Amino acid sequence: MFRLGAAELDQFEHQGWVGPFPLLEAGEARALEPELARCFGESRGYFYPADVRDGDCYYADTPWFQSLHTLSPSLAKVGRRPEVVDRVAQLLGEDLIQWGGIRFEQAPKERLLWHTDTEYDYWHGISVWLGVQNVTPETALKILPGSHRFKTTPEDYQQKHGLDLTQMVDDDQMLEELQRANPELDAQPTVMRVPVSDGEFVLFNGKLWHASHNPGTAERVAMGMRYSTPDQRIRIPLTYLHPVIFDPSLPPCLLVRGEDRFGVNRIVEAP
Ligand SMILES: O=C(O)CCC(=O)C(=O)O
Repeated sequence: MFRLGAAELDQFEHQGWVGPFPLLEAGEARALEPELARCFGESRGYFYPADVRDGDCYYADTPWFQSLHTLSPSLAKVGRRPEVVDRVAQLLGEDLIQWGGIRFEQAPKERLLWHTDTEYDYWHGISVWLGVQNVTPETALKILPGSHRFKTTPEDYQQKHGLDLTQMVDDDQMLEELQRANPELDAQPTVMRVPVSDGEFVLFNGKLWHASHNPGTAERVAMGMRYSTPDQRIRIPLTYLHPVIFDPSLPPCLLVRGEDRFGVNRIVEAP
């Protein structure tokens, strides 16, 4: 059993993340990238709201970009590893589904906006971020510790200012908006990077504010994995700008521990 200690549980509750934990040798982690890239190449991403019609099905023939773990035995195997599942079970419960397996690739100098994982506005769960290739504490995910407890989210600022998904990449801009919306915050929260290298992972609360920026000279790849209990009904958001529109089809989920006594999700056999 891989168990979180009392200090780690406290950190997860108050700071919204915990780790890093070792999972794979660095070489084993890098060996996942061709499989991640192959499965990602078969999948379809998300849309801008203007490009989707509510009620139309966009994932009938093409997998969702978050379903990569259902397309590959090696990716599914990583998601079932006890180092991950034991700790997630300790936080969520003994019956668990994995509904997300994602490739996060970032070219040198590229940035991803400050955001929270919109899915968790609709259901409860936990995200895992695993370093796969060229991940170091200098290129790893940026987070704002404790922000999962804030009253506002970066999505609120996006909506207020009509920003698109390429904006709010700048830390100072995000912190300014945060202060403006929450003047009662006495201490300015500090942005940090999770101290993860290839083969290591962190667990985080999906409502934790996070962003990424690859300051390195090589493409950086991470794998995201997402878990919930089977009573949570998992869907496919077509857009990440609010209001969110969902695809009518349900995403494939893997039962990674215990049993499903609810039948509200599309549980599939592991590949
Ligand atoms: O790794 C990245 O670039 C982004 C990760 C992310 O947004 C997530 O894990 O939810």
